[in-house]
Amino acid sequence: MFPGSMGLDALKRDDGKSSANLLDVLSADPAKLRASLEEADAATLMLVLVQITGDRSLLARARPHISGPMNYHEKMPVELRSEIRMRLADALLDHARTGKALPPIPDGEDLREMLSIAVGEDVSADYVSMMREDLEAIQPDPRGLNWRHEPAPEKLAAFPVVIIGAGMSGVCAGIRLKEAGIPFSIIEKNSAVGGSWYENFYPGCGVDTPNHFYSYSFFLNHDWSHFFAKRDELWSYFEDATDRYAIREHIQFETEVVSADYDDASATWTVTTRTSDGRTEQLSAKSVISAVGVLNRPKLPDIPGRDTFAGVALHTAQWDAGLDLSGKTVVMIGTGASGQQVGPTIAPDVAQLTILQRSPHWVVPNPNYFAEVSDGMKWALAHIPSFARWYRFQLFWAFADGLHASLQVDPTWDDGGKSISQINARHRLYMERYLRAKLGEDSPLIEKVTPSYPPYGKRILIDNNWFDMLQRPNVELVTDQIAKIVPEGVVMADGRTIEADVLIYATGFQASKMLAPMKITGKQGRDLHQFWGPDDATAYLGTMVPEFPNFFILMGPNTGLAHGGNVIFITECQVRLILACLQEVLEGDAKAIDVRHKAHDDYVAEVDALHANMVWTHKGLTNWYRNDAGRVFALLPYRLVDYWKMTKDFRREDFLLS
Ligand code: N01
Repeated sequence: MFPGSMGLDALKRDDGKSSANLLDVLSADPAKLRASLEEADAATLMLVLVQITGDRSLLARARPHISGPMNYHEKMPVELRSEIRMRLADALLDHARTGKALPPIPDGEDLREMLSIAVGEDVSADYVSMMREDLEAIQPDPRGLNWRHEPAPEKLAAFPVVIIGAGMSGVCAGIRLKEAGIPFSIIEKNSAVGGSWYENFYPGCGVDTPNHFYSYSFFLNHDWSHFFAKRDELWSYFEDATDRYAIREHIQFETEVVSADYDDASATWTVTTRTSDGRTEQLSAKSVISAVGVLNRPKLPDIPGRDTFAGVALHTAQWDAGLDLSGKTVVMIGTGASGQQVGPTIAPDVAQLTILQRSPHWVVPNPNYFAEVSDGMKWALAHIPSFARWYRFQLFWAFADGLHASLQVDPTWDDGGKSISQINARHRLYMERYLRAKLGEDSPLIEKVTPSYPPYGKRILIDNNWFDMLQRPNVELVTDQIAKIVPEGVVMADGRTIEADVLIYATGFQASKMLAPMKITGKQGRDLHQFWGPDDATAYLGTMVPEFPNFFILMGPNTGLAHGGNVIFITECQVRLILACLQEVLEGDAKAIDVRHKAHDDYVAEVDALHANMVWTHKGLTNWYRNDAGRVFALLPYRLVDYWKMTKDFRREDFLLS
C-alpha cells in the first residue's frame, strides 16, 4: 500500500491475538476509548498521537518531561497528559468516522527524534530501521523467510529439519519453518513445551524482564496480568503460541536427542533419540537446530558431605510441587535470581530461613514489579495503533540497549574497582542509596549486602522484597564460608552448625557445558565438544560452527544477556539468520551451508576484544559467564540493535555452500 494512503487498520499488525476491525472497535464505544486512555501511559500515547496526526510540536513540549527508566508519563504535567489523551481520542474517532489517510510512518531523522524523546535520551540513527520494522506492520513479516524463488514442494519435502527442544527458542524456530513451508519435527525431553518456564516452578518463579518486551515480536500478548508475570502465566503464553501456530503436532515429547552425526557424502544428519521408556530411534534430517538452552542442567555445589543430609534437599529448578515448607527450618544456599525469588516468597511460611550467601548481588527497585496491568492499559495495548510497539521500544531501551553504556570500562576511571566508569558509578550510588534506605543507615546488614564489584558484574536483580525479607525475625543472612554438609544441616567454617529440615540449592546451572550431554559430530567425524574443549564454546554470531554444515545453535555461545535484555529478541535474530542460510541452500543448487573458519574466528576475536573492555571481565569478579580460562563464553557484548543488524544483513562471503 502507498504509505500516504495508509489507514488506521493498516497500522495494526496481526499479532495473533485479536483480529477485530480496529475502526469498528473504536467507533463502537467512544466512552471505552476515552476511559482506557486515562489508564495508559501518556508518554507512549503522545508518540502515537504524533505518528497519526503528524503534529510534531508535541514532541518539543513533552521532551523536558520524559526521562527514564519506565513510567515516563508520571513526570509530565497533568494538563499535558490530559491534552494528549483528549486529542488522541478525538483523532482516533475522527479517523474511524472519516477513514481518512494517515501521514506516512515517520522515518530518518523524524523517527530518530521520536525515539529519543520516547526514552528521554539521545538515541542514535542505528535504531531507525529496526523500529520501522516494528511500526510498518508489513505482511509477510520480514523477520520470517520470504522466498525470492519458492522451491518446488518436492524439494522442500526432501529437506526435513530436526529442532532439538520445544522451549521458547525451539517453538520460535518451528513457527518460522512452518510459515516457510519447510518440514520439521521437534524433539523434546519433557512432556510439555516451555523449557525453563516449564521446568522451573519454585516459589516466586517469574520473569524480571517486563512481559510486554519479553514476548515474541509476532505474538504480542496484550493481556498480561502483571508487568512482570509469574511462571504459570509465562508457561501458558508459550503453550498458547504453540497452539496458535499449530506447532504441537510436530513435537515428539518425552524424547531426548542423544547424538547427531553428519554424513558428508549425502549432506544428511542422523539424529539418534531415546524415549523416556528407553527406546532409541534414528531420524534423518537435512538440517539440525539445537534449541536446548543454557540454563537447564542444575549445578549442585561441590560441598563435602552433600549426600549425607538427612532432610529434604532440592535444587530450585527441580522443585517438588508437593513440598510443604510451613513451619519448617530451611537453609538456602545462593542469592542469585532464583534465590532472590524463593527467599521472600517462602519466608512468611517457614519457621526459620537461613540464607547462605557467598557474594551479594546488586538489587534495584522497579515501580512496576508487583503492579497489575490495568484494564485500560490492556485495552490500549490491544487497540491503539502502534501503542504496543512504542511501549515495547521504551522497555527495550530501559531494559537493554539503554544500559549498554554502563557496561563499558572507562580506562581513565579509577575508584578502587568499585565501578568502571562515571555512569556505572552513578548506578552504584543509586543502588547503594536504595539498599541503605531499605535497611536503615545503621543496619549491620548493609556491609553484607553491598557488593564490592561494579554494578552489572553479575545480573542485577529487581527487588522482590529481598531487603524487607532480610529484616524479618525468622530470617538470617550468613556470609561465612560453608565447611561441609552433615545429616542435620550445614556446618560453617567457624564450626557453627545450622540445622535444617529442608536444604534449598539456589546455586544456578552448568552453563559452560553447552549442548552437553549430546554428542554432535560434523564433517569427517569432527566432534563439537572436542572442538570446543571442556568449557570454551564459540560460534559465528553465536549460531554456527565451521565444519558443522546445516547445523545451527539457538541461544548458543555469547548470545546471553546479563544486564537485562530479552533472550526472545536474540532468538528471533538467530532464527532470521538460520532462515537466510536455509534459503541460500533451498533456492540454489547447494545441499549444505557452512560458515568459513575465518568468519568464525574473526567474529570470536571481535567478541573477545569487546569483552576485554566490559564489566564482566572486571578483575577479581566471579560470575558464571566466564570459563576457567576467564573467557566470557556466555554473553553478547554487542548492543541488541547491532546483533539485529548483523543477523539481518546476510554476509554471503562468510559462508561456504557445498
Ligand atoms: O543462578 P546463579 P540462578 N557455595 O548462578 C551461589 C536466570 N534466571 O538460578 O554469586 C555458596 O545466578 C552463587 O554465589 P556466587 C538468569 O539469567 C532468571 O539464581 O557465585 N554459594 C549465587 O549466589 C540468571 O542469571 C530469573 O558467589 C554458591 C547462586 O548460588 C540465571 O538464570 C530467575 C555456591 C547462583 O546464582 C541463573 O540464576 C531465575 C557454593 N558452592 C533465573 N555455588 C528471572 O528472570 C553457587 N553459589 C527472575
